[in-house]
Amino acid sequence: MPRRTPPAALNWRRSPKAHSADINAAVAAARAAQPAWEAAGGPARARILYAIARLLQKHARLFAVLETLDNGKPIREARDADIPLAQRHFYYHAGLAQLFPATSRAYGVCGQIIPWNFPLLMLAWKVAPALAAGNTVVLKPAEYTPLTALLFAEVCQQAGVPAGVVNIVTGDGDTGAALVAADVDKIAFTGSTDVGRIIRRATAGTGKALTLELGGKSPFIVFDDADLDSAVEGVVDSIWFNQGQVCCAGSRLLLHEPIADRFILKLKARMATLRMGDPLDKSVDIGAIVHPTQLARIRDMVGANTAGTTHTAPCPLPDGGSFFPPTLITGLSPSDALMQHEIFGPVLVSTTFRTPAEAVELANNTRYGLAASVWSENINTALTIAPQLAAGVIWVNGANMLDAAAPFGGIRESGFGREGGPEGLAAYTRPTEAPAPQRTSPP
Ligand code: TXE
Repeated sequence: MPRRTPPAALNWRRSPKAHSADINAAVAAARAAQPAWEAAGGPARARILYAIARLLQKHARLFAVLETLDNGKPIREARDADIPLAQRHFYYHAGLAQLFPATSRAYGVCGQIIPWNFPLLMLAWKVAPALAAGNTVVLKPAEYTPLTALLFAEVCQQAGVPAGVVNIVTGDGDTGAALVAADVDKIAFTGSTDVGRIIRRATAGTGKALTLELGGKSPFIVFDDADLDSAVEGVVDSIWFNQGQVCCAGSRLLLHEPIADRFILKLKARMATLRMGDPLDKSVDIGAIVHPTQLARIRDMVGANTAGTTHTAPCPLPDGGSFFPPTLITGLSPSDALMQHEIFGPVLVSTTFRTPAEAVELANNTRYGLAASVWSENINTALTIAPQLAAGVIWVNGANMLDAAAPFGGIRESGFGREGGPEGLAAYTRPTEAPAPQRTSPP
């Protein structure tokens, strides 16, 4: 039998590029639909959000396959993480819509720009809270991964979302820039710090609300009293999930000196068991990089590094497709480029620390502040270190744990604003003028 060439970024060339006129038509449709959508009230919106959630559940297999074809992620991850988490986001926000406070108002029309690493999940993070609060949306998926967003538009029709409430426009950065410039009330963006900076400049002084979820270089700190085997599994989940193309990936491993050598040995042994190959194969752990451009970016960054010692997982590279092997680079110093810059690929860099204070100093020594992970069996160590970390999301003895009810977002150059939880809903509302105080008779 001929060997199937693994897919990577299957369809990106074929999605149309929306121009300003298309964006303006979508924004006009969203503007026209918004008052009725908001006036319908929380319970009515909740009914529709529940319907969307149920349809995502019903079509879960189709969404998972489409996501894997488009993005190159292992089907196991699409099936077990991306699609269920997206469903859960709609269920959760359907619940919140019913509780929507009478003292809050929607912004109006929200422009939403999302990346390619979790296409449907990032859509859910943006669309569910916006709709729950009574906004209408114009969403642009990333140019590499438009497919599940387009299928989602069909799901919206089946769920009874009124025309104009959800609008999907495909295209690249030019389309995104046109959406930022359009007559929208809020922009929500997830993507690179560089583009976040451009969008912040473009919206400054316009009165448009803005939330930004940007890059990261998150520390994964292992103390000498940690359960090392669990921590090794944590590393696998943290940096090799989705080929490391995760904004909160634990991409910097900080090891307590007494256990550093032992931990690296265990990690290398685990790396030898990782399976890389056709993302549609259910036994595969490591799939394809989203696009040849991203692959070239990772290769260039790793290729330019001359410091430390590089260890590559021994799994054979599949023929064809955009693959990069799981990689560990040890012995780097804090100022090395690979310790500072987001690689956004399956590349883990590591260094050691001697004291808890040094661990904190190293952890906070980047311009980012998205996530952090602390590993220790001593609750005092964990609870002392966690609050000292400059990060929006902190996990203890865990990594990449995402939940619709838990607010997610960064500080410093990782952005601002939260997605998920009541804080995420609040980011899609503005307070109404306070009602006149009720006069009460003295008792
Ligand atoms: O991101 P871009 P790219 C980081 C990661 C990665 C790097 C580059 O380090 O290697 O960014 O990836 C739209 N106005 N992250 O180039 O360009 C674009 O069409 C408005 C981290 O793919 O930021 C897409 O929809 N929109 C990250 C979205 O922005 C613009 C996820 C993201 O693309 C635009 C992705 C413009 N001027 C990349 N230019 C994370 N935080 O998870 C582009 N876009």
